Amino acid sequence: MSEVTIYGAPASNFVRSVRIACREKGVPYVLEIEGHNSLEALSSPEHLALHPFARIPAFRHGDRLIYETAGIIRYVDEAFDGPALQPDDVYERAVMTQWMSAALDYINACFIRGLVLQYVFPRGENGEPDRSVIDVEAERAKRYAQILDDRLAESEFLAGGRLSLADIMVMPMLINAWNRAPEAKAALEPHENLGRLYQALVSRPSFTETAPELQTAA
Ligand SMILES: N[C@@H](CCC(=O)N[C@@H](CS)C(=O)NCC(=O)O)C(=O)O
Repeated sequence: MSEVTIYGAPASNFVRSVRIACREKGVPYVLEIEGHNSLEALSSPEHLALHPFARIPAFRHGDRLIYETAGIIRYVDEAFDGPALQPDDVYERAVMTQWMSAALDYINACFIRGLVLQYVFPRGENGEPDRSVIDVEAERAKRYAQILDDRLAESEFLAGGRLSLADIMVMPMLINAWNRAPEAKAALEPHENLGRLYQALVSRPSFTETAPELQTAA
């Protein structure tokens, strides 16, 4: 039996990031969906025992429990053999952490919470998405897409010349938003450097095997 269990739903870009990190490292895992794939389930005592903040993903390696994607994928990189997913250079490592932090505080807030969730849980009149929120976030998304593209004009990956935890965190977020919010797609589509990184990643087995549309929800 595998020593590693990931708890969460395959549609979550955070869960996908953890699965991608495991696949890149060659770490086998079990994805446990049942009991961790709805808002009600996340408040159950069983789930709260894994993630007291009632989110996904949660992660178990033997008797070690971890929650929060950044902590999990860093653990996956450092606890297992396989290709390094963090730069050797101290400055590039700091830049990697910078992008992981920006992913959580700005990119997720805009592209996922500001745009995608407006469509998944519409809060406007008559159960429609709230256009006033979407319009503000759509403008922000254009600015953020430009910031990402400018970075990728000078660097092959977000934190230097090879794949790192930063790409593994940011790109599933952008792909999720692209697929589920037209304003995200419109913001991202014009950017050539982002498109180049996207093309480089989507052909990797770690990305193809974890594409949410290929997964059956439990
Ligand atoms: N800071 C968390 C964020 C995780 C997160 O927001 N996960 C979403 C699914 S993609 C979730 O659990 N949403 C449920 C909710 O917001 O109540 C991480 O990095 O792991």
